[in-house]
Amino acid sequence: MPKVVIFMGSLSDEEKMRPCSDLLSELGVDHVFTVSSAHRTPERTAKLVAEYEADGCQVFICAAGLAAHLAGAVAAKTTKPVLGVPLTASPLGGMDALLATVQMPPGFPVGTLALDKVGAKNAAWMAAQILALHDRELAAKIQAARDGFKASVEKAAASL
Ligand code: RP5
Repeated sequence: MPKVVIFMGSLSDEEKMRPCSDLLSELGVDHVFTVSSAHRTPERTAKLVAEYEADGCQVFICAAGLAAHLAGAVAAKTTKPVLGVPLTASPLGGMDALLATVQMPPGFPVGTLALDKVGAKNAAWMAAQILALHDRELAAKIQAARDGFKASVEKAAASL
């Protein structure tokens, strides 16, 4: 049963969001990586949120570009944590998606990450950290990764 569901607004978002799915796989987090649009398939989006929540999903990650309402549409349908990844898809350089994702009305928060691949990776880390509140094994994997980041900085510093 997937603990995390990643929604993208379009298949054209896949390259930017693939690192999110890859990282969750590396951490051993069961997840779904799929496409559903707030505007083009609103009924499918609402239906999938209800179905995955009933199946035990704990965190939703939503990524979209342009007027990025996907995370908000999902947040309207669940009380599980919703993480939003704004994507660059227009001449506005992602500012459109960032503002659409982050400016939610009180009571319907979307935890908004950085744009594109950095946000995609941190959405996976954040989802894992949420799940790790009740999963010691996953918490240990996250700590091990942090130890690895620390070691790589120390190795780089020592190489100069
Ligand atoms: C959004 O519009 C998608 O998330 C995507 O970032 C953007 C463009 O979608 P396509 O026209 O490439 O399908 O809904």
